[in-house]
Amino acid sequence: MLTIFSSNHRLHHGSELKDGSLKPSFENPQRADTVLARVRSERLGHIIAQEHYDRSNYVAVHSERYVSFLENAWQEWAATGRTHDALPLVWPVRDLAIDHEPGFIDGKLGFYAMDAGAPITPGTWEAVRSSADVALTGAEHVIDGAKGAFALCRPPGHHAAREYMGGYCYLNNAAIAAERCLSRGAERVAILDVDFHHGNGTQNIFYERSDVFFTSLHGDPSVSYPYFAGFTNETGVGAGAGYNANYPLPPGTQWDTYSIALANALRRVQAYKPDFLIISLGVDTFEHDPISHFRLTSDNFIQMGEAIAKAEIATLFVMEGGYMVDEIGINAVNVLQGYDSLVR
Ligand code: OKP
Ligand code: ZN
Repeated sequence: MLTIFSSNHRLHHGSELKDGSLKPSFENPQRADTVLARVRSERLGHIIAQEHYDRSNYVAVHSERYVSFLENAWQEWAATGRTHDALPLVWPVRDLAIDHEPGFIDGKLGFYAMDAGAPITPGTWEAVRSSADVALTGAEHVIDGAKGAFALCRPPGHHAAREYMGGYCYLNNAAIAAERCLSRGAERVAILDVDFHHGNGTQNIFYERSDVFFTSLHGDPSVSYPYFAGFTNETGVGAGAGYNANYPLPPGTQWDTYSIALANALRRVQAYKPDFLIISLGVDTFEHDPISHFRLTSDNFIQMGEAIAKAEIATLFVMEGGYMVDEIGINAVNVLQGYDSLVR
């Protein structure tokens, strides 16, 4: 299958607070470059650069003021004389005021973030918009008839909601791609999120809508990030009631348990009869991932791709997480090869 890639991802390399000190983020440029190298060495298919898309595609799923914040955050931060990554340190939880945007960058950072895991650096915006453009380019290919395409996005997107960033995510690449499918004529799009972490941002964006069905398999939020979303009772509201399905799974989950939940999620996807399927493809479910606690093996990722192929829906794979850098390429490409082995 075709892979879409942007070298602009390298413009973003931030830090994160880990165990009480600031360290280079697990979400680093080596990740996407390792996946790209595997796509090449396995001859998965052609690799093309992203097309450039208009900002209107981003504000189709995010608020205007949030996108403006992302565009200007580094300049506003640097204007105060600071040179290190911009990170939030205060959040408007529970009864604090959420009815107006702060006027100063330090307030804005907290206002538009769910955590301190999405640093803003000088190159962040260019990398982030390029990542969304990679997903949009991939969407165009499946809309135009490809049975599969791989958007090798970085930074990832599934924690980014309509109006906040977090968990290494800024723009929600999968949601932006889904919205593009709809605007180009699709009636229904399904998003299946197989990243270890619940895709709270994607859930948030489509929670009140029936034209996108969102389903996610992930570490039980009682004990896993993002902690505050991903429970089974989150099934959608209003017009979206019944169009959201979460499958939280316990620590130590292996393929025997995982594959049953995957089959259930895929059954829901097929019953929905979507025109397109978007996979939020995180491979941090791997047994040796440094920040997650599932136990999938590299072979299981081939089986995952085969299971997805059996749904017989044109599928856009959008890269999300995966942090065991040595194997991230093998595991991501295994899913794609498993898919391709049954889709011709
Ligand atoms: C992004 B994606 C746990 C720290 C969690 C945020 C994780 C974001 C994951 N020790 N930090 O879904 O792969
Ligand atoms: Zn993840």
